[in-house]
Amino acid sequence: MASTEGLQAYEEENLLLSLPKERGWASRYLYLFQHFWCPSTHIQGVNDFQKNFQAKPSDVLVASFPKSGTTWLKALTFSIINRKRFSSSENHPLLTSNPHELVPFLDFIFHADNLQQKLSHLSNMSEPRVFGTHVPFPSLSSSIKDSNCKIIYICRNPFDTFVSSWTFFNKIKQDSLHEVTIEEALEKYCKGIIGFGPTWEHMLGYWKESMATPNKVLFLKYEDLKEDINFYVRRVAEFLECPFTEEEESDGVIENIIKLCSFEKMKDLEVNKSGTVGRNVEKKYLFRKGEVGDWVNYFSPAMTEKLSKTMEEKLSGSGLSFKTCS
Ligand code: PAP
Repeated sequence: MASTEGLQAYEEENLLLSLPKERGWASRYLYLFQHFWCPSTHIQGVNDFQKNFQAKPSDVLVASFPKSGTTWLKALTFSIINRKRFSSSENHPLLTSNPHELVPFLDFIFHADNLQQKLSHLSNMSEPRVFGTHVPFPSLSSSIKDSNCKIIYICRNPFDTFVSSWTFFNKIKQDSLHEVTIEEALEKYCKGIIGFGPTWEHMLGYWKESMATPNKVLFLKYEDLKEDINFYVRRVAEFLECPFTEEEESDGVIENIIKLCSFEKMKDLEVNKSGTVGRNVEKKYLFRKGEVGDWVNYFSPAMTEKLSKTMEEKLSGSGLSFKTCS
């Protein structure tokens, strides 16, 4: 009889053989799986997450398209939820752990090996549990969609998301792959070929859900948080049904959270300057510039026209739009 791991490898190989594929940005291939482009390195984890994850009503999910502000939103959400447990800024877990370690990605923690051990670890985690995901809304496990758990989604203007992705993927790409030029990358991006893309469909999936069920899905934009973080920290706390009290406000709890999670503070922490998270990603690569509008330093007029046209085409009529410069 085949071992469980052998069987899973066989099933994975058969699944991959049946899917359309394209050359990836940082991994060898992207596979078109359930209508989104899934990196070859994540497909098994995503599949196992869908099949096995059991949501609890108190769970909180930080969902995002990659390079849209996930690290920031994970830090903010963790701090807002745990503000009574870690009230002193000296012993806060964010000073010694990266946000991705405190708020694990459901898409990556399920692997073929030790599945039972992982499931039991997840069910024993203290509540409320906070997780991250890059998986599009339609592909989330049904227990997330059917339970009362909450989802906070962050997206970012596609110009900056694209530049952030292009610079990031060229840093973390497998050695055997050649660097993708910015023109080549934009070509793929506009066709939707990027991990967890097409970007528009990812955003619109959560956008529509946030309109239909505003108590379940909170839809945020990176640019809005940059403009008025104080307002959005309150908004997230209200959405999670743990609003700040007047006493907390006057004690400066909101300001402390904002400072702790700021780009400058996080980038400067020893814990974020060296070492890796997740699938061997250097933590320092998660903190580049953290600005709105940096894309103008990379785009030619022709590239600007191409992406503007694509966005217009894909987002028209949806009510979703972006500020692209600060
Ligand atoms: P991920 O998908 O790999 O988790 P994610 O955190 O979503 O990446 O996005 C990374 C972007 O957020 C980077 O943007 P940049 O390339 O344009 O600079 C990163 O610098 C930015 N970022 C990381 N932490 C923060 C923060 N605390 N505040 C604001 N922006 C941040």
